[in-house]
Amino acid sequence: MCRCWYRPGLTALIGGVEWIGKLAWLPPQDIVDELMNADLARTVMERIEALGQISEEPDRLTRTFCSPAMRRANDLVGSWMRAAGMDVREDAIGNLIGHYPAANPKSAREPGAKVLLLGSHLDTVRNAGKFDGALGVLVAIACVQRLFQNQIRLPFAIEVLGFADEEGVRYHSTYLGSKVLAGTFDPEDLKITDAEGVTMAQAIRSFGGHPGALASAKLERRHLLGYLEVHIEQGSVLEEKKFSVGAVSAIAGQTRTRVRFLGRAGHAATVPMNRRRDALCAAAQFVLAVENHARRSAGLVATVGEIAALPGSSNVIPGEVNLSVDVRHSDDATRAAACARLRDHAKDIGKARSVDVKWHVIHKTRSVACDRGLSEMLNQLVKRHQRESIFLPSGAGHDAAAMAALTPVAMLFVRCKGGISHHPGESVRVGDVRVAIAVMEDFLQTLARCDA
Ligand code: HGY
Ligand code: MN
Ligand code: MN
Repeated sequence: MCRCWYRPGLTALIGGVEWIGKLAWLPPQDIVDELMNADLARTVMERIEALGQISEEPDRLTRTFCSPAMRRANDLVGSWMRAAGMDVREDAIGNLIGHYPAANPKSAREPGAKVLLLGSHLDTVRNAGKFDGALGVLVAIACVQRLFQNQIRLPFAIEVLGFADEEGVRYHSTYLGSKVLAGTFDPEDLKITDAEGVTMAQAIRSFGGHPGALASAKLERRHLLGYLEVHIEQGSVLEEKKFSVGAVSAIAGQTRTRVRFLGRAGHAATVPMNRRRDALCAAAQFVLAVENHARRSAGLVATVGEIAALPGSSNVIPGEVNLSVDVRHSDDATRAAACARLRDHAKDIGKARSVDVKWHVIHKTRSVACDRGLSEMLNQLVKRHQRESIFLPSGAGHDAAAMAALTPVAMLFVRCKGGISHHPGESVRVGDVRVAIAVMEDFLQTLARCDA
């Protein structure tokens, strides 16, 4: 296939002509809004680039819970929140929170005070893309920035949340930040140690947080109007439909498990093949069984993302293997049955190979439906900006899944190139960011009219 060198430029030019053509049909105020959105969208893209440089690894983007990189990220994003007229704080676990006051600012504890929550997460996976999480925080800040620039205050306050840990890279338990705000954080998790043996409590303390005050960081339900999260789709439905954005119907549940295969280490040269208890061969057979089971089960995805063989020398038979299993399905019962089946698989393989198997579920979240009212409203607003709209389910997890325990949630997906995510190839068009900003701004104004 010819690699037309001029294709990217041509695509941008066509996008620009389409946009100018659209402007021609808009009433004057909307033209101003479109031009302003274009400007805000460019600011968001510039900030994505700047934030994408903040990493704990020199040659790839990795930003994990309570790391020095997260400290630099919170400081940078906090400065953008302040420039958008927000008061900025960090809560006990290190969530970054920007507060934009209501028109008649009641004290946050007063019964009438209402708050709308926006945001997403600021941590990343290893070797991440720049948009996963960051886009949702920066689009929210851009919308507040516009209110601030126009000196507009709404009948409710807005809090933009930059969650401290959604991916669960450092401690394998995810949604740590949103669970604290939702009041569902399990204090037992504070004892989990990372690869260096640092407990979660120590990590929070060294970050400047307060592990003993997590329970009091929970938000008051009665004040909340809801939570809206903008996020890249991490799939390619919007791209196939040629849509910029789409409202999310539900978020699939997930189970994360750590499995330990315990055999016996030995000399690679002197232990006969029929006398081995090779932990890595048992694990390898299990990894293929996981893939096989998921391939044969509709709607199920299962992944072994991490594996470590010990002691890790080429002339030693591996005596121990630790690996992760990530299982997703939109139906909770199907996911639970799949996990039980895989556990039995692991035990059967271990028995046949005289390898002991330890199965430890680290994290489980149920499938969550987005709030119908908020999502329907979002869907109608999407139609204003792209004529057609679709609801789409999320296979990936999001902080909205944890926040749903606290308040009604809605999500807006943004098209991403090839559905690529959890990879440096993640990419989003500025035009789609412009649409996401316009939809979120309409959402704020519509809610303000309902709430006035
Ligand atoms: O794993 C997920 O689904 C999300 O990216 N944390
Ligand atoms: Mn992610
Ligand atoms: Mn994410």
